[in-house]
Amino acid sequence: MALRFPDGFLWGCATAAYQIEGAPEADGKGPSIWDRFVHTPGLMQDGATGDVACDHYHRFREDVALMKQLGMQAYRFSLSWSRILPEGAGRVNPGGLAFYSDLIDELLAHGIEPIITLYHWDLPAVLEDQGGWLNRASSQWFADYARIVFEAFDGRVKTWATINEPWVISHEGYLRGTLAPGHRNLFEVPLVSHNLMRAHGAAVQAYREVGHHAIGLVVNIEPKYPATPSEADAAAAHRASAYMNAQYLDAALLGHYPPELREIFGEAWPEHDPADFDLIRQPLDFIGVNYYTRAVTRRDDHDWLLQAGVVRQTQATYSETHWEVFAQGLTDTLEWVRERYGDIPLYITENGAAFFDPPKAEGGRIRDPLRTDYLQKHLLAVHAAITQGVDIRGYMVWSLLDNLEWSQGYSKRFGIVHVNFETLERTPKDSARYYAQAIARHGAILAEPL
Ligand code: GBH
Repeated sequence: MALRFPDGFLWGCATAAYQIEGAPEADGKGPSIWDRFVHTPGLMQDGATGDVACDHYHRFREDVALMKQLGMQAYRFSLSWSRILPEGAGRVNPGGLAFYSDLIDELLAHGIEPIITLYHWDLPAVLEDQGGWLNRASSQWFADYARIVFEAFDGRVKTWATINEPWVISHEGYLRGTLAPGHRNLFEVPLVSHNLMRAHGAAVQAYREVGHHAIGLVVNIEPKYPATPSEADAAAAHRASAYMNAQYLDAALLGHYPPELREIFGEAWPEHDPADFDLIRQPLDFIGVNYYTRAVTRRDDHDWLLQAGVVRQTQATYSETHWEVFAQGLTDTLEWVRERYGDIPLYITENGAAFFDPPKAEGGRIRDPLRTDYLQKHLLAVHAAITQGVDIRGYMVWSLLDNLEWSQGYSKRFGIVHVNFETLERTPKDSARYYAQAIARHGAILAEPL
């Protein structure tokens, strides 16, 4: 089998600021909602915090060297808003800008393309005190912040994403309460979603005024398959997909929410000002797709919003986060996006899995065959979608490093590079070596058995 990935296909890796940086007070940084969340007793597994995390803030040169060694062509990372604007708005902190400027220079000096996410969940705490994403002014706060970083970095950064996974922000942050700010209120969910999308639109507008390259939105997609051919199960899968998968892309690209949402939210569904969609619906240069797993869904008489209708697959492999390993779902996802939204360039902005890693063996090897297998299967699934004609520009593995898996702390390791959280030593796992070979051979190794 001849495996061809398109010329210029970008092979890279991804991280997010709060999950790796540490240094929460360095060089004038202000607090974010995550600094608060982790220091609220009872919210974090094992009392974990991101106070040190991977200490990437002080070790970024080592981490860039590691990326270079693995042959990475692109690195997707996020900016900490409260490093740059400690009060969320107004005064710019030169120390915060300097850190990211140095990181960008270091990447470029090593021939690695920076891809920046503006918001990966760490809202400045001061803005939360003003209502956070529930405040309609949040779109203006976000656009002002975005403009500052566009002006600072657009000369060196060619690919920008506004918001990472609006679904996760609203569902986990405002319905389940497992992520900051930890609210549990159905009525807040659609309001937050809407303001996130208004903020996304406002940032894209700002980009068209000051930026010269590409900007897009990053969403998590999890295809929903009915458990049986029954009409009830098909309807359940359909509703679940409208809620998780179509909600944000429909708003951003089609200018309205899926009609199913009104029924899903019932009396919690707000009236939206139609003019808002002129702001939300901005031409985008690409969509970033984060894919981890699928869901098999059955009829859901109650609590389906909280995933009550998901059926466990007894024959399947599950990762440490209890997500089914299902590579075909990535092909299906990429084809679904093209079918529903037309031909728009796509990146896989995250894909990966947490598995338990054995201790370091003789010679410093860390054998993680399940992660390697996951990578191979999912890269082949990307290739299959490319063969079907989907315009896919790159793939970013989640994640470069083991890191703070949000409220699950350091208990779930997604890295292709192992991090010893006592010594902070980095050790590439076998999966990193495999990925490095995949990059070096532009995918050809994927056709060979592991
Ligand atoms: C991403 O979100 C984040 O962007 C990243 O920061 C994080 O570290 C990484 O994934 C790993 O978690 O059937 O209820 O278990 C993940 C988005 C949404 C993917 C929920 C898995 C499973 C839902 N996730 N989904 S459930």
